[in-house]
Amino acid sequence: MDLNAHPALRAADPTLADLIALEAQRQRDVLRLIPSENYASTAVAAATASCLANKYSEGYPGKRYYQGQQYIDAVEQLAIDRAKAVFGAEHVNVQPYSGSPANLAVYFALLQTGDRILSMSLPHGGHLTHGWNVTISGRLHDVKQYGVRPDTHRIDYAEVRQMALEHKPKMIICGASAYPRTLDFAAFAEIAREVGALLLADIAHISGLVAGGVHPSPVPYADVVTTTTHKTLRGPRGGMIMCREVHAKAIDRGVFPGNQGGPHNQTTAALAVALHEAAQPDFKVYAQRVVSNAKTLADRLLTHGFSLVSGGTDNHLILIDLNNKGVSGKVAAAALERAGIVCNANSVPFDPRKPFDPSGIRIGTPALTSRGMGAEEMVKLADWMNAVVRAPDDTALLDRTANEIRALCAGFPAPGL
Ligand code: DSN
Repeated sequence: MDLNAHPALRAADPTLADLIALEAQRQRDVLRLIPSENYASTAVAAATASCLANKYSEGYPGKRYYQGQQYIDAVEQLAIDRAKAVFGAEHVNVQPYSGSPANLAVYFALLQTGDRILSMSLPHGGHLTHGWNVTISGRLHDVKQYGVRPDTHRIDYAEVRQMALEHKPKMIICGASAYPRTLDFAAFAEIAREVGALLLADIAHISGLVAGGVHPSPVPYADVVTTTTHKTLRGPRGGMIMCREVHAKAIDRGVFPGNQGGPHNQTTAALAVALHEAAQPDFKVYAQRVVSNAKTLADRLLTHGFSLVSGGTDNHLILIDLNNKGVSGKVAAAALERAGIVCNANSVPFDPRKPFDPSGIRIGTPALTSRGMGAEEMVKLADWMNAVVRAPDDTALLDRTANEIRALCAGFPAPGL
């Protein structure tokens, strides 16, 4: 059944049903390159739409505040056990509503107001919730930030160590939203150990790659690991925290009652499904193809003279600096969208432009790979992107490209739609 075209929904609310149908069509007809997006399976979507949403379950399996938890407890325990098996974690909390509340719960659990954090800065690829000044973590904590080197666009671990020695943070955060290279969790752990800091690894973008064995895991190195569940992991919209047993109580209290009320049981169930899918051999193949597709796409973009931050990619994402193309990230993203290629404008390291109209665009391969696209499609995509970025005002070209892309997409059914 197409859950996006449910007859009961259409009968009850045709206006909303039309909007959902239009969004489903959009997701079918375009190349979705936003690296944090994906297509969850129909099984994941079905669990998300289940009656589990009707139940309140404050607490944890076996220790709830309301009656009627016999099946919910089993669902949550299944999700926990599967997460432990996939990631090898000692303790898992599957209740965070998403990545931002997961990070906030960790700070609430393990830090005091005013404690110092050392994290990657947002304009260099870090995440808002790692202490950027407009967020609650930026307001409550004393935040120092490292970035990437100007020559390599890679994290300079010697600089991170120097900053850690100088600032003596209580917590070091590694993990990023726009960093196309492998993270060296062992190096971060060594620095954290040297200065007596806790290490938090936020693997929201790469948790599917970690589960699939194509990116090193932080679990053996970090005190706490947070992730969203809907990016490369291909689950429902949600969050998860993994930690060493010694932090288990504090983390659980940090989530509930510290930061949230009742867990979204339908999301927990869908996460259990996604983790079951991630444990299958074909998920490893998926993760490998996400990375190989990104490399093929990057290589072809380089032949067209695109400037890639750090010169390429090791993971699922590519950050393009458009300064040498004479077009801003916003203009390029708008033209690409009209041509059926959906990405986001993004700051590049040391960006001379403002964040709302930055110099770059950020693209990634998780969603296209879920549709079964491979090297041939990546080459076509790079060629289309090149044509569009060279002539962003050529509306005839953009519309013709959108038609060609719609035809291509018809041959690659999107999971879950
Ligand atoms: N919004 C997500 C991303 O696009 O990377 C991170 O929170």
